[in-house]
Amino acid sequence: MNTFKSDVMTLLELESGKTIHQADVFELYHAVSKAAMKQVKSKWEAPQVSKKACYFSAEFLTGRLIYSNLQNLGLMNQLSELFHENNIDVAIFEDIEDAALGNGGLGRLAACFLDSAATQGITLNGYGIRYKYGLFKQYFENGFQKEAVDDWQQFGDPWSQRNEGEKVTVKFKNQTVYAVPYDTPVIGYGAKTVNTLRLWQAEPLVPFDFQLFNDQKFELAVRERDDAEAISSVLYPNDTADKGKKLRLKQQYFFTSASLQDIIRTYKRRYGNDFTHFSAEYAIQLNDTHPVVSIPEFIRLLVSEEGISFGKALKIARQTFAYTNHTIMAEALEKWDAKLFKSVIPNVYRYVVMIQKALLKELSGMGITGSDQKPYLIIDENSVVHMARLAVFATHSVNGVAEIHTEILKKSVLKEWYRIYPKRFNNKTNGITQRRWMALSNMELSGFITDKIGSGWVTDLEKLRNLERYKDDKNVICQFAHIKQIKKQQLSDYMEKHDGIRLNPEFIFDVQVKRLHEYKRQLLNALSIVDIYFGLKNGRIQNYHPTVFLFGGKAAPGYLRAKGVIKFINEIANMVNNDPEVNQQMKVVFVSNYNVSYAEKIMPAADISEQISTAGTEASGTGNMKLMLNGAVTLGTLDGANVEIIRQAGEENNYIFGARVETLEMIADSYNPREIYEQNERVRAAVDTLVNGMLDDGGTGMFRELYHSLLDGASWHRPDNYFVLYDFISYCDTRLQAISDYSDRLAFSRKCFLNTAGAGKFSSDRTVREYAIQIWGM
Ligand code: T68
Repeated sequence: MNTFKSDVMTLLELESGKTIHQADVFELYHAVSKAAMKQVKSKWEAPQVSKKACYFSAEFLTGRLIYSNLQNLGLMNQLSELFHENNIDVAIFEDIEDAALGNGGLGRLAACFLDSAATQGITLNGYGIRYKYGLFKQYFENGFQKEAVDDWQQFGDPWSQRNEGEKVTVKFKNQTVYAVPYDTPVIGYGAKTVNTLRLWQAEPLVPFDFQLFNDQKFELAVRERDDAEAISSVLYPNDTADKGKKLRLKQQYFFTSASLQDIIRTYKRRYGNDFTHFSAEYAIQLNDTHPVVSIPEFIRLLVSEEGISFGKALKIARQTFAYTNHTIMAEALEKWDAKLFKSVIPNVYRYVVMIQKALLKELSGMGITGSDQKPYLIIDENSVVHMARLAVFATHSVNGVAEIHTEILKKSVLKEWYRIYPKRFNNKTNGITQRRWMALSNMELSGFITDKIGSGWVTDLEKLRNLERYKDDKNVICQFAHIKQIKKQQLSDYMEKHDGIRLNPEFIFDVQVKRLHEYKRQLLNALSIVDIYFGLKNGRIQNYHPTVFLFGGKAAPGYLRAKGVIKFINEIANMVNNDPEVNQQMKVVFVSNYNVSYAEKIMPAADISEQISTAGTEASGTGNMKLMLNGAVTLGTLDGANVEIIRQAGEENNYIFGARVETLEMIADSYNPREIYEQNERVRAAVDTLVNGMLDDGGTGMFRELYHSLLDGASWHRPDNYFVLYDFISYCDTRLQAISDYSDRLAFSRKCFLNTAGAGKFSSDRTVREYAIQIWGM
């Protein structure tokens, strides 16, 4: 027997005293994971000699690791053999371990980058927080979202190693804690390179005070422990800004200070106090503004601990750090009240003040003085600290995550900065790893592709273009379409287990899966379903193919409007699915607890990918890429990476609708949604279901609030801020066109096929390579 298989047996025997037949799923899980870890060891311990890039991110949304790690180690076949011989289903691990240490796209992007870097032999290590609790679990009660805690370590964490010897201390104004690193190997495909994801856990210096305990002060005795552990206790569940939360700033400082101390310690082993080589040895990529506090902290460490001058330290910082922006939404550009900042980390605040002085000097040197300096101020006249401004000033690179997004940064969000540092701005269009999003999650399509063009696509996704030669081969397109049917059936089986809902694979699967947000416009989708419902009932809609409208996604617990949209969709589902007049034609489903593992089932099964954000609001999107790769057509606006997707796959193979950014900019001030509502009967019929009693929000007033948000606005925004009604008819008609086109199955499958063939650009391998060469100087 080979070593992996015998290791699994031995570990079972040693750790649980059981044979493979007696072991339960958790014992098997631990034995398999540990046997795999053993194979990683020698590669993992090899010193990293080349330039090292560090990815600082508050979130890493890795999802389940067991299958991807076995795949990358080339152990998948051995596991299948072993389990087959012993009559165990390889899928048994699907019920455990799915670390959700991230909210959405930003955290998942970080995970894709780590996979792509390791696969390509690029030294990229991740640094973040080992949250005790990840993103909440979502369930529905009466159609309302409820949240439950995500205790992901409940059954242990066999993929990480606690590294006690490398813990550091992090000091706040009134508190000092240990940061203890937990290291997870990041195994490249083929396992030639193994990088590290280092997540820090906060712990007290003194876990228990016996003196206080003896004095019967029980709560005080564990107070230090509780206060320390609070720092890494939970991931903030907001995918946009979470205004001014002290604990959030503490989290940000905690993990970045620990990471920098760690990096500097390693650097000094080789170079001592000579920091002139620092930026040649290390590049630090800041994933949004969340880790930007690391810049003043870095300068502080160099100046106060290493005796470097402020000017030199700032220069090294600028050569080392680079900043990625993921949003143009004003509320997501992080700002801190200076008072709060000072109350948490006064020593660091002092360096922010010094950086601001350097900024003012540089501005004056450029002839920018007086009130012209205003848009640049890191600490503004109201004593607010602007993290994005700090990031742009003190780095050498600022990038957006899709072409249109980078252009918007240059033209509007950061236009003043672009004027003075044009060379600093660059684009890095996002990508996804095809190892997880095709090889692992769609083995049937993977086999088909490899059969047609060879297996090179696994590490070079541009090879998918070679599929185009089959675009007019009826046979090949039919095989491709057949695989889609298989994946639809599999999703249906999974959903039955998970949500108790069965789907008919003969229906079109129309899918919108992503976080709930007004700008992503799930409400537009919902209203359009209502329009289709009425259209089917009154006979307006002809040439229609039965369709499942599938939703998945979580709303931030405090985002009431987003929660109202979930309830609205669940009420529509109730109405539609129970109406015998239409329920052979349409079905509406909102799956619960959409996460990475659910996504792995949904992406391969979709026919239509809903990417319907208001033009100019979605920075890139990455779900759009996963769906495209797996052969769905995009029904979308010209927003984010949709623009590039259409360019790669052809506009004729996708469904584009709605206003462009330029149009919306022009009409914004005069836009009057009520006029559209009053003039268009279909708009009115759909919108009125929010208030006419057809659908019931359980007396919460949520639906009426949505109604008013569309027609009257609120104190903080104008009516229909995201142009739902403006795009409504264009959306509904384009959607109905796609649905009717589906009836020509061959022609529709050909479009899907050409989307897969055109997806090569959207590999995160390409994205990471661009970062490595153009930003990190590797
Ligand atoms: C997403 N941002 C963008 N943010 O919305 C998406 N934000 O267009 C893009 O494709 C993706 O980033 C990757 O670039 C997020 O996911 C967050 O999750 C987030 C979390 C905390 C605070 C702010």
